[in-house]
Amino acid sequence: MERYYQEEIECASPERIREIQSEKLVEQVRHVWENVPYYRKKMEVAGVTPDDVKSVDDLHKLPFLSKADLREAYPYGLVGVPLKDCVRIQSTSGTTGKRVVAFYTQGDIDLWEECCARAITAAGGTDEDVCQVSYGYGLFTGGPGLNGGSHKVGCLTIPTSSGNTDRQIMFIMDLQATIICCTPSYAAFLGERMKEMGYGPDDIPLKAGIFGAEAWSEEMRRDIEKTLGIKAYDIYGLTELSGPGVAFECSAQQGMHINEDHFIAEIIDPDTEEVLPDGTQGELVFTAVDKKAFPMIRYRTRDICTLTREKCSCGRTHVRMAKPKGRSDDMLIIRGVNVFPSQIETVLLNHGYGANYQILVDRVNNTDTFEVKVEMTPEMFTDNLGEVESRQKELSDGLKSMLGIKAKVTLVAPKTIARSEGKAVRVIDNRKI
Ligand code: DLL
Repeated sequence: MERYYQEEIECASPERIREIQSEKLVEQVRHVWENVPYYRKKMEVAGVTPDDVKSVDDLHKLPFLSKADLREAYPYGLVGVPLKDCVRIQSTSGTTGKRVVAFYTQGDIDLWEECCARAITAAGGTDEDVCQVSYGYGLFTGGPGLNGGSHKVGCLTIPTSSGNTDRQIMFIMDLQATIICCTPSYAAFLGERMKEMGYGPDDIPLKAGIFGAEAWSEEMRRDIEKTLGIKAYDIYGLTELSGPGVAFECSAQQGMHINEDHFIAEIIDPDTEEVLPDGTQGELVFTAVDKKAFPMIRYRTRDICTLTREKCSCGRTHVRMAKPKGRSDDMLIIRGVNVFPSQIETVLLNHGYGANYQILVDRVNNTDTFEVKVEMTPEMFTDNLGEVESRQKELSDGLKSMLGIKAKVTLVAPKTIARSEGKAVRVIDNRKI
């Protein structure tokens, strides 16, 4: 039986959801106009005032916010309430450019944790569950968000944070954890380590995993589900919009329901900024209609995906987003061809490899070089050079047919590519340096 955390809103009619969105949008636009001079200026430049926004149908009139705006307004320029009303910040890891620092009122945190509670409930979680949160705690939103959600559901929460894999496994086994929350790459690593320690899927007490913060393929999902003996649910979010829980998967595992009562989603053409119809691939844009401390309007996520409003078997009515293919800024252009790491991952897993790989791109004599380094599994590991070469060729052919360009494939021994406890770093693009 499908469980809901807030059934009334999660299963509300699309008309009712639109009504709620419209009401909140009108109020949010006024709040921003009055309290965020940075955005008000953008509205003035676009010739829009709060009076022009009467419902969701007017959303398109409002200007976009982008990462560049966040950088320009850093650190306090987009804060919508007096600092005395802010109770916390969270921040991104900031590997590219300046960190994003997001602000929260207590009300913002409550709504965020409710979104995470919806996700945990959709994964079957109840107050009978033992939920281990192995996302990083601290500035990263993963740990705090799911920790809060787990408390709201009433699970016994184990706040392990990330890292120290043997200790994670000890807690899973000793405390009989039934739900685990971490990045999919870390889940795969936990699975690998548990297998080595002799635990089969039937020995592991976990029943569900809530995995997100990075792109992962269906093949990787199947792999993790098999090794850990669980059902693996996707969860999406970003710091700018609070963190995990902007969207989450239900039992149908057919895309993630966006919490539409808090976040209005649009898909746009990233080049022309034109709004695209449902079902068309493009960049995801969100308007947060409830968040007061850091009220993002038409925030361009750079995540590429599609939306669908088709009825879902779980009973939820909120629009679903497909697994993001990756960020438009993660997309590699190699010899003119668009390449997403997730496409490479699909080929590797379909050929029986794990998700331990690295993509190395460089430019030599004005030509892009493209190499994929892949770990062999312990079962296929061999020092028979002929066999390794033929496997490399087979993979290279597989990649060629998926991507349309040739990659040099280098197979390496098991466990020689560094594991990640949080988001995996898979691309090394030396062309930028
Ligand atoms: O990654 C929030 C989060 C924590 C989500 C835990 C899910 C679980 P940021 O560090 O700000 O926030 O990174 C946000 O990560 O724009 C996407 O590109 C990517 N991302 C997040 N979830 C997914 C997902 C957190 N399920 C950026 N699939 C986003 C693919 C994801 N990409």
